[in-house]
Amino acid sequence: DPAFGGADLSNCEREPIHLAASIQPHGALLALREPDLTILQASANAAAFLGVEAPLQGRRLTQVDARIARALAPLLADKLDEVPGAFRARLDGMVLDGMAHRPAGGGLIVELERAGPEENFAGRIEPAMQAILASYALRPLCDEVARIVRGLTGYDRVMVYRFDEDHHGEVFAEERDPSLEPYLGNRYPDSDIPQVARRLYIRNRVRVVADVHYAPSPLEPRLSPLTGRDLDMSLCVLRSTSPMHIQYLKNMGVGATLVASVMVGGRLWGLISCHHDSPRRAPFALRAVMELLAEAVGTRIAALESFVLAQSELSVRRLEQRMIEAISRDGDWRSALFDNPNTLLAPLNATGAALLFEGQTQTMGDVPSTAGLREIGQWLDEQPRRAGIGTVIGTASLGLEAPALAGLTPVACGVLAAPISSTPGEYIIWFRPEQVRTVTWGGDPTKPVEVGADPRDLSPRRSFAKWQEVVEGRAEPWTPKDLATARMVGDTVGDVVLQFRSVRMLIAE
Ligand code: BLA
Repeated sequence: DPAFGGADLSNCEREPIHLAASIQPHGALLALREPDLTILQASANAAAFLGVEAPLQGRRLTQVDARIARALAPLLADKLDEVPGAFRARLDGMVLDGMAHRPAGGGLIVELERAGPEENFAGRIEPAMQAILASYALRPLCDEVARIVRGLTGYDRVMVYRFDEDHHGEVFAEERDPSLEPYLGNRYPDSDIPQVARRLYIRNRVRVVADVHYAPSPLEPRLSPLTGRDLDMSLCVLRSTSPMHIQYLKNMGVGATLVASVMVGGRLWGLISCHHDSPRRAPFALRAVMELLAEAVGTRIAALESFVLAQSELSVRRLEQRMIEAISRDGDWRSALFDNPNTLLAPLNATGAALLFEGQTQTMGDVPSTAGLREIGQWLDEQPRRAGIGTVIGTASLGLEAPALAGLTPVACGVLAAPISSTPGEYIIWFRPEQVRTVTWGGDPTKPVEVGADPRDLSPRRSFAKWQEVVEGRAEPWTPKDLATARMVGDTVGDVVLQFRSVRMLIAE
């Protein structure tokens, strides 16, 4: 496996980014032994940063600076293993923000930064939280968040970056300086943010790159005397960022970043990503506000998701009612499904839908030909059904799963089907087109980009080309909520079909 900083495009998935062995030099790091707080490792810049005599290694923190040791002392009763503690120390002519935590492997890591200007965020947090918690849907929520965060942080671009089921990313909301090229709506492949980084971002919710042109300050000695290994810097705010990502940012013309994780139901839903064109620090108070806002956003998204599911449940109940009314009115339940596109298409974010029932087809939106629909029906019949009616069959890439049906993928690349009876060939089916056909790129789409292996070429334009490559033949993946909704519609229609058939039989007798 590559060492930190030694990864290339072929193996960056395995770069141990938490073993950076160096920091960004706008602060200083000390690794201490407890309980005597002897300094075991220090960043190369630490003595100069504190304005004290080098070397620091082997000395006790109290002897180096008693004020820092005193400010730190009250925290040491806490666990500090997953949540770092914060403190503030006033030295001569300098106020320091400190963070302390106990990394895996033992010892105590203390990070010191010059405190930011005395900013009082209190008056601005309240209305921001109100706005977040009052949003009634995902789109306005994310637009509002981008606005709020830009106003609060002053970074010149703020993006709400959202991951899909396949971990690919989309710039879902954006607020930017008007002079900047827009990224809103752009898509990027999962490989732009390796899994190791995503796992780290679940634990460490706010990251800062204060100046992409920084010269890393190495830890001295490099290996922890406690473990004989690299220090685990997972929770360090000063941790050096992977050179791969730094190259990406430089190529984008970005000078500094501040990024917060948005967690929904325990998974990394997305990021709030702030860019600035010149160096910019995000002091402790601002990072704390970002963490709080990101938490509120995640909580709100979780609530909106369950609200949306509840809404779907409600509209399916209403649909059942309307189908029953349609039977008594027209002697048929099908009209209730097709009288309004909001009934079938909107809840599943689908571009087409079809009903296959008693040898007939009825459709809405963009769908394959009747012959194509029959072929899909046959293919569905061949798919293993785990529990008969009540299970849905879904694919985001019909052409890859059923090469014989590849010709249908312009409109039916994503297929989600719910059986509506135990009779073969009877389904409600939803369709989505291939993603590359629906997403356009804000940059120059006529300029093709070769996706080569040279990290110096890393850029959003290249990433988009890579995304196009990896999602070729794939529709937007169906979400768990889509599957749940399809199942509900299938079950409900299935119930109505059963009733309809038994009533018809009674009448026929
Ligand atoms: C990290 N890459 C990231 C992060 C983002 C992106 C948002 C997280 C940074 C953070 O949380 O601080 C990607 N940033 C983007 C994209 C846009 C953006 C797509 O602004 C678009 C507007 N990166 C690559 C490739 C590799 C790679 C090909 O593009 C590897 C082969 C690596 N990206 C990489 C690594 C990290 C990263 C290693 C972790 C950086 C770290 O935390 O040290």
